[in-house]
Amino acid sequence: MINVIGLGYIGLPTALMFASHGVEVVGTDTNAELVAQLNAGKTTFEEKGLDQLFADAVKSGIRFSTEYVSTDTYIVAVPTPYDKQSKKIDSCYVVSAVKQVMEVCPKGAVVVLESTVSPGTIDRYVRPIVESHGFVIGEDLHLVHAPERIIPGNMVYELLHNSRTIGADCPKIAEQIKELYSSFCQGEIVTTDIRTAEMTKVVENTFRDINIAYANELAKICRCDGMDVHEIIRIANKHPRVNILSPGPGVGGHCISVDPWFLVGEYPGLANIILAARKINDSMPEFVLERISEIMKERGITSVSRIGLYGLTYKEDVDDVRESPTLQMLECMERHLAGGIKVFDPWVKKDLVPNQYHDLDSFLADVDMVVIMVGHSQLRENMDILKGKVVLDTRHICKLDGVYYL
Ligand code: SAJ
Repeated sequence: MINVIGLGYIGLPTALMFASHGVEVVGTDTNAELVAQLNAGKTTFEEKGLDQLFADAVKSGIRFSTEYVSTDTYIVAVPTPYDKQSKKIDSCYVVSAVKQVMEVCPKGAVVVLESTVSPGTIDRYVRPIVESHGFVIGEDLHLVHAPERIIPGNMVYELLHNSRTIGADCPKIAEQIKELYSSFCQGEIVTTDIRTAEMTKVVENTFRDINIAYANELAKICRCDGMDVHEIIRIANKHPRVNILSPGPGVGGHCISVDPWFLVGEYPGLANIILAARKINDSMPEFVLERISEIMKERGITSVSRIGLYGLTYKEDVDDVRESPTLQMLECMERHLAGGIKVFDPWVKKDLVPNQYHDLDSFLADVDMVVIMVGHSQLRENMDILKGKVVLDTRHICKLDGVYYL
């Protein structure tokens, strides 16, 4: 039996996937409301294929609880934020989860950490906890790092098909956990040591952050010299070894906008491109604000309250708003005491920000200018609804006449 600790964006689909492939699973989360919702038969966020997976897992007997259970295998998938001052990982959730596992686990148990952590976290924070509970690592308790790699929006498919990394102290345990993940994972499963697994995961997300930063920097360069960045990228990408990503309003989510900071925090003075990329991506919401202000002047729009931001989530067709560029932009406006801008997102049902609409028609009726912050399918499939509006499209998805881009 496995006990999956943390039933958020990663833990829940992972627990469901194991259960629906015949593994006995108890999912544990300290959030009683979340556990109650799962026990009532409802998933806690929207994701393609998740409801079906949930139904399959329930049929296979998955259980949800606020209690940790005594078993031989734990999978920990709790958040790993970073401290905004020091830029270092805030390992409080990992530490707390491991401590609670230590209270209930028997000798011989394997604790697998799926959460993304900065290199050295397991040595620095996890091993001492295990040892302080009287376990000898490698003899009566085993640690594994198996970082998740799935992309929100396509999680179920990627859980099944992505390659995985299993980092362990000894090959025997690595093989044992590899076999466990093979119950559902059809991708290649690579085994290595724990530090390499930690570093690899952070390096992957940092690679993407740097590449997005390059596209964003090009957008700024092209804007200042009157060139069309999208056309330039389109043509450059015809080169067999060039694949420039898309500029946008910034980088959000709990992964790519966070993990590179782990390297900056761990290796100050060495992580230079990484730091520059972070700064470029973090500057994009402000760049969008500058574009809005230029366009307002050009089009004679005098009040911010006639502007509408389409999209609050960090990217298209997900309901996750963590670190979203729209939220970053609203924060920046607040610092400059400019309120009144209107916001709509079909994926966000709760009231999160001032002047948020839940009905697209009323939102459109109340604004003269729409800023496309997120390219949800709802809009991609109905671009004509923006006819007659001034449009700033930060995602380059709208082909209507007269649209402004970054
Ligand atoms: N973005 C751009 N331009 C692009 C691509 C993305 O501006 O060309 C923006 C998105 O709009 C979003 C942000 O970057 O705001 C990140 O989105 P994403 O789709 O690139 O990635 P995430 O954060 O949803 O998921 C990433 C993935 N990592 C990599 O692709 C290397 C995923 O595989 C990881 O599992 C996930 O982080 C994670 O949990 O670590």
